[in-house]
Amino acid sequence: MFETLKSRPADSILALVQMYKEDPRQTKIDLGVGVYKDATGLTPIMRAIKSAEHQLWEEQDTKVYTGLAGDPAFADAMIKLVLGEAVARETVAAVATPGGTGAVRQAFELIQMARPEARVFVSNPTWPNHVSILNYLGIEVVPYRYFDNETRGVDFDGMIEDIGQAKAGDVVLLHGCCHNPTGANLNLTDWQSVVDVLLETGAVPMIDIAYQGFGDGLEEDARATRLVASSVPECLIAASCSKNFGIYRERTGLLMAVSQDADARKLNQDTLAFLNRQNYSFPPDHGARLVTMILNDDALRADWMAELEEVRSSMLELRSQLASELQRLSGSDRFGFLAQHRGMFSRLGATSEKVEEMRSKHGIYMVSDSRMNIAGLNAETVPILAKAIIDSGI
Ligand code: PLP
Ligand code: TYF
Repeated sequence: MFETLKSRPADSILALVQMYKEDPRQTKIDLGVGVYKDATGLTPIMRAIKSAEHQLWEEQDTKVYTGLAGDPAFADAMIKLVLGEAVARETVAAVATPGGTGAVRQAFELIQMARPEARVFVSNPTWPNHVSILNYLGIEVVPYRYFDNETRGVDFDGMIEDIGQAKAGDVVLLHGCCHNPTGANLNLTDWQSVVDVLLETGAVPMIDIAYQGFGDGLEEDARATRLVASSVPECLIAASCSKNFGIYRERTGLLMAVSQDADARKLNQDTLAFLNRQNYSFPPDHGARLVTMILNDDALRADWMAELEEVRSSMLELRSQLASELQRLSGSDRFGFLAQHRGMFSRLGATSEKVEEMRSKHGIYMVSDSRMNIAGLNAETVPILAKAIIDSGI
């Protein structure tokens, strides 16, 4: 039977990881896949995670199944982290999922079950897996303008016009903070305009928040999500713990469905548990338990927040170093956007030919759309990258 399968295009980001591995040059620089790396190129296990794991190893006395929605304490802790006091706890249905990707997938399936004809509006560009999963499920994708290739900021007027075409029952997918792949983000005033459009059209927002704490701070990065959740009758939120807890391979995420209607909420909770059961029964627990322990323990939480802040400020520092080195070399401010962008990524705005040239000539690996992982840099490689950018005529 398997001879009928067709081969699938590789994930371009993951393919780049392989290409980088196979490059023998000592001087190569990896700005590809979105994982945080310290100045030595290591993706460390965060201190609080190590402590929690140690404690868990000593204290955990069973590994019996949790529930279909995962441990309710994880949902409680994460809802607080993401939503703060924006909505009442009882308005939120939630299930633990395998990573943020699992949350995204379950959200799309929930949308399709609730409204098979729903279209999902996605930013152009967005994280490729959004489009890939939507296509796989047969959900219609409608791109909305987002990145302005001239300013390297958000094409806000274009975005508002395009999401204004959504109808009641459509879904508008938004990145809660630290837009992937561009690094360009809305400010809070812009977000209020987005909310106004959502209220006018009746479209349902879905927020993907995978980098809380990587942009302007833990609270600041959640503001947009909280604004949306507290302003609309219904919304979906897919949260990932991969980056801000550094537990990528543990596959830890939470899908939240907020509804002001009590009956809808009950249906949401039942349906999300049903979807978990159809796909994998119980969601992974190890990462979720560590996150819960950290968020509910004052000392662990303080240590985690301090380390997350170090991670965030190291990326900001690299951004400003790169922007000022490029200013020096180019004698212009045209790379100032790098210091304005937030999160791990910046889209340089170079053609795929230039990206390819950077790879072959200089051993600098960025995604073909010219997305760079800023955390792949360090004080030594910033000037090397800046020089290569200028030499390539970008
Ligand atoms: N959403 C966005 C925008 C992402 O960049 C990522 C990648 O990390 C995810 C979701 C999901 O990540 P994970 O499944 O590793 O938690
Ligand atoms: O965009 C990134 O690089 C991260 C990590 O299939 C990632 O979100 C990349 C590809 C993928 C899953 C996660």
